[in-house]
Amino acid sequence: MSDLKLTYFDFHGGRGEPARLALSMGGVPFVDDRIPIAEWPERKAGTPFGAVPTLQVDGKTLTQSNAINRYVAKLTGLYPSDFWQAALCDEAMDAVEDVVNQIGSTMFLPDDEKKSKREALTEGMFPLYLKQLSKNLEENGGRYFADDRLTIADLKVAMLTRQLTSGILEHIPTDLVERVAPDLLGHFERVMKDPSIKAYYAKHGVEV
Ligand SMILES: N[C@@H](CCC(=O)N[C@@H](CS)C(=O)NCC(=O)O)C(=O)O
Repeated sequence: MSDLKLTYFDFHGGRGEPARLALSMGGVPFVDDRIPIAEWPERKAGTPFGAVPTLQVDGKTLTQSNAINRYVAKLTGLYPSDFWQAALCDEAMDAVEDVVNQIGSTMFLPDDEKKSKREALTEGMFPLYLKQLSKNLEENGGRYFADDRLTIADLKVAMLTRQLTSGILEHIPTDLVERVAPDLLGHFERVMKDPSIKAYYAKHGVEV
């Protein structure tokens, strides 16, 4: 078994969380390197692209969240072996990445600009993506995004649903998902009810 170290910010969510969940669900030992936000300026230069997550595998560093997600999902049985199902899995993860990139681009804007950009996203891109993700879910059986079972794609979509509904993003209404893609809320509940996910958050003292 390779030595694994997953590095990401010290909070329960974001681009690093699906890989943390997948490794924990699969019982794969890894060093859970959580960077306190205050330490990021000094850690940033030590990462290949000035960003996290990163995954060290036997001392070699892998970057890009979805590459990391696929790698750990293959290790843990959370990635489909069928090529088409694998592509559906990738499609959902890349769609989430499109949304996350837009959210990221507003993070450090002055508040008036942040407000207008987030309002525009709430009227335009976000409903488009959420509705299409919901449609993909339905077309793939209504329960999971690929392979008719929980895969890494479900973990990534669930993290987005949680981010959008949690109220941590100012100027994005917490009822947006409910209004435009309510099936994603049912999907979120389904994912969070998975016993190994419940056990993971219980271990970390997080209510889900
Ligand atoms: N394309 C990269 C984006 C990575 C990224 O932007 N990560 C954010 C956290 S979610 C980050 O490191 N932000 C801090 C910074 O850019 O200084 C990926 O998918 O991993």
